[in-house]
Amino acid sequence: MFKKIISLLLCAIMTLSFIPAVGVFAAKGTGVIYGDVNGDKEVTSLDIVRLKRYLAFYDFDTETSSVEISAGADANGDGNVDALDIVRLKRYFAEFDYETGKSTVRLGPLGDNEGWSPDIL
Ligand SMILES: [Ca+2]
Ligand SMILES: [Ca+2]
Repeated sequence: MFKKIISLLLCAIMTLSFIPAVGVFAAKGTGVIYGDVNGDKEVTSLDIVRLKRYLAFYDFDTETSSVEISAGADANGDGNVDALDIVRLKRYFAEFDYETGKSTVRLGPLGDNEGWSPDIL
């Protein structure tokens, strides 16, 4: 258990050190802010940390986690909360342009003309 906690802390520190916190909205008409895992109405690196913790503490027997998340945790909008949402969030921040305040990677479900490819996870 101690190793798991240390591992999670190191993971969180590494994530925070590589991804600066930014306040970016990815709002949709549904009111869900895709990527806002902790429900603070912003998409920041803290949301990646929360999502990782949610999945780390997920109990497959009860299908619950001791870590709370908001509806925005489904960052790719596919109806599931899983590792693919972490991938989408990481790509979102990797492609984030601080001058324009936008990322070339969209959060939420893809439109009809944005077919699936491994590049858009
Ligand atoms: Ca958030
Ligand atoms: Ca998802």
